Amino acid sequence: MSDKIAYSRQGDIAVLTVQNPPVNALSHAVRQGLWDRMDQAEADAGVRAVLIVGEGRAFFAGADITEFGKPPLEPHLPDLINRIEASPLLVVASMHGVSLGGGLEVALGCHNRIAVPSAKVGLPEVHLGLIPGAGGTQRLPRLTGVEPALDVMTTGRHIGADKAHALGIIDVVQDGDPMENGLAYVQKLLAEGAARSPVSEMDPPAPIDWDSAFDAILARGRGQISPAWCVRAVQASVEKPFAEGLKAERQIFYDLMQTDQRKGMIHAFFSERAVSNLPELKGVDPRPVQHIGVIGGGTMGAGIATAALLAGLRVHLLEMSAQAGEAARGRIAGNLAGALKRGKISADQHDAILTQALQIVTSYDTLSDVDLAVEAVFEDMEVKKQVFAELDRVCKPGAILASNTSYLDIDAIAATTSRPGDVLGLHFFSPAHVMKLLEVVVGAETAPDVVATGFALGKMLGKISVRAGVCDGFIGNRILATYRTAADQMILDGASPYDIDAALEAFGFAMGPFAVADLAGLDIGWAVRKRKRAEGQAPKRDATYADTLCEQGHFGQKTGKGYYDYAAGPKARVPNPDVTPMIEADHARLGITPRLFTREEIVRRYMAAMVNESAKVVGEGIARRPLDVDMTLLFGYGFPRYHGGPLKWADIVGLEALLKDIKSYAIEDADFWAPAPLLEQLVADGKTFDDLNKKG
Ligand code: T1G
Repeated sequence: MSDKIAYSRQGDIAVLTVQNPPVNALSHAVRQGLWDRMDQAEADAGVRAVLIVGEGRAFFAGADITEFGKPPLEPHLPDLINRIEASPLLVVASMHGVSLGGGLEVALGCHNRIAVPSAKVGLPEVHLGLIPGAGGTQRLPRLTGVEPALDVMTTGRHIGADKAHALGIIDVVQDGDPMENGLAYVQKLLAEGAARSPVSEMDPPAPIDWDSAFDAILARGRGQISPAWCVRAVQASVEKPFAEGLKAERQIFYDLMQTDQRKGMIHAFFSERAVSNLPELKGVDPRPVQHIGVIGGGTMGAGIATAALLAGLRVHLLEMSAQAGEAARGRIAGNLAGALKRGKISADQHDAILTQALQIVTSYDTLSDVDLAVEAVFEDMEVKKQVFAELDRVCKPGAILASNTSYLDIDAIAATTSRPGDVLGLHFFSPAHVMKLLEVVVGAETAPDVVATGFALGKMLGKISVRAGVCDGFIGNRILATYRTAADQMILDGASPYDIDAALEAFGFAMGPFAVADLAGLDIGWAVRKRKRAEGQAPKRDATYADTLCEQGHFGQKTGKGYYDYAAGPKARVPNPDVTPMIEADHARLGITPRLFTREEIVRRYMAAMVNESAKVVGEGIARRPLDVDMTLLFGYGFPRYHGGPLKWADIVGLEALLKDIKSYAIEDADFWAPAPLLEQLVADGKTFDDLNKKG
C-alpha cells in the first residue's frame, strides 16, 4: 500500500488523507495509493462513504509535472477518476489551498465538493501547453455550462471558492478545518439519504458556435495553440457520449504533450522557480530588510518605491527639492490608485501607505536608518558616484547600497565607497511595480549575504530575480542590443521595420522590436547609439535613419510619431510615411541595393543574433545558466513563453543548424557574427543548453 494516502475510519466514513508534500502533486504513488485505498474502503465492512482530503497546504496541485515526457504509468489519472466516480460509496472532496488541474479533476470525479472560503480551484494546463486531460473538459461544462468552463480552461486562472460555488463547481463553502467540514458534510448527506450524483451522468450543456470560439481563442493566443484546443475537447463533451468525449479529450491531450510548445512551457514553469535558487547561496542568510531608501523619484524611482510599499516595506524617498518630492509622491499615488482599482490593496491599506509607510525627504541624513538604499538617478557615472558618496557617509553599517543602473559598471561604483562588499546592482524594469524581472547584478566585491539579500528583496517584491555579472547591459540589455542591431542591419539590407515587426509578432512576440522601441521611447536607443559611437563600438555599417527620426523630435508613442504614427491611437499601428525615405537615404549613402527578406529569414537572423549573444553571456559567466537567460528574456523582454526562452528554443530547433546559419552570416560581418565559443563547444560535443542547466 502506498504511504502517500493515509486511511482512517470515522464511523461509517473512510477518510483518505493525501500526504505528498509540498503540494500533493498527483504522482504515480499518489494515484496508486488512491486506487488502493478506494478498494480498501469498498471492502471495509460498514463503510458507507469516502472523504478525500489533502494534508498540508493544498488539496492537489495537479498532475506531477516532473513525470511529463516520461512513459505514463498506470493507473492513469483519467482512469483513477472514473474509478472514484463509479464507486458504489458516496465520495466527497473536502478542499483547501489549491485544487488545480488534475486536482480539480479528482474533485469533479467525486460526488460532492465542499471547500473552505480561502480555497482556490483552476485548470491551468494551458500554461503548460496542454489542456485538462483527466475529464475536466467533459465534467466541468456539465456543471457550469460551456462559456464559463471555457473561460476557466483557456485562461488557466485560479478561481476563489465563492465564485466556484456560484458557478456550480463547489457545492458548499464552509469555514473551518477541511477534515471536520468534510466529515460533517458527509454525515449530513448520509442522514439525508443523498444519492450519489456522478457528474458524468449529468446532461451535456447547450452547444455554442464552436468554430468561431476556436478561431477567436486561437487569435488571442498569439500562436499558442492549446487554449483553442480546449474548445474542441468541450465540443466533444456536448456532441459525444461521455466515454467517447473522454477519448477525444485524451487524444487532444496526448497530441499536445508531443508539441514543442509543451516542452517550452514546462521548461518555463520549472525555470522560473529554479532561476532564483542559486547553489552558492545555500545556507547564506540574507540581511533583514524592512525599511528602504529610494534615491530619485522619477518613473523608475517611483515604481521601485511603489513595489516596496505594496510589499509592506517602509520607504524614504529622497528627492532634491520639496517640489520634486511632491511630484514623486504624485507618481506613487497614481501607481497605488491602479493597485487599489485592481483590488491588490484595500482603501485602508492605500491610505496607510501614503500617510505612514511613505516618507518623502530631501536630506540624505534622513536615510541613516534604512536597511537598503537603491538609487534610480540619472544614468551618468559621475552622478551615481556622488550619490554613493553620500549614501556611504550617512547609511548605517550593514546597510546595503544598490544601484538601479541598466548598464553602468557596478564595480566602478562600489570602488568609490568604503564598503564595496555592501554594493550591488538591482536592475528593475519599467514600470518597476509591474514588470516581474529583477536583475541582481553582483560585483567582484559583493558579499554573499548581500547577494542573498537582493534575492530575498526580489521575492518580497514578487519579482523573478536573475543573477547577473557586470558587463555593459548585464544580461537582458546586452542581448537586446545585439538582436536590435541585427534588425537594423536587415533594414540596411532591404527589410522594412514593419515587415520585421510583423515577422516577430507572427513568431509570438506581443510587439515587434520597432513597436517596442516606440513604446519605450526612441530617445533611449538614440542615447545608447551615441554612447557606443563615442566608445568606438558603433556597428561596421552604422544606420543613421533612426537618428534622423529622433533629430526630428519623433520619439515614438510619447511624441505621437516614431516608426508608427499614433494619431489614430497606439493600437492602430499606422506606419509613419516619413520613415521609408530616411531608410532609402541610408541605402543611398552606403551604396546598398536593397533586397527582399522573407518572414522566415527575418526570424532566423533575429533569433540567431539573440541566441549567439545569449551563448556569449552564459559562456562568460555573466548569466549563471542558460535558463537564467531564458527567464530574463521571458520576464523582461516579452519573449513568447511557449518557446520557453531563446536557449530552450535553440535546443528545440537544433544548435547545429543555428551555428551553420551564424557562420553563413559571418561572411557578411565576421565581428558581429563571430560564433559564441560555448555554442561551438556544445555543437562539437553534441550537447544542448539544457545539459548545462542540469549542472546548476
Ligand atoms: N507537479 C510537480 N511539482 C510541482 C507541481 C506539480 N503540479 N506544482 C508545484 N510543484 C513544485 C514546484 O516545482 C516547487 O518545487 C514546489 O512544488 C512548490 O511550488 C491531467 C495534466 C501549486 C500554486 O499547473 O501553480 O494536472 O522548487 O514554488 O508558489 O489535467 O506550484 O520547491 O522543488 O510554485 O506556493 C496542473 C502548477 C498540472 C499547478 C504552488 N497544475 N503549480 O505555488 O509554490 S497539469 C499546475 C503551481 C495537470 C491534468 C493535467 C504552484 C502552486 P521546488 P511553488 P507556490
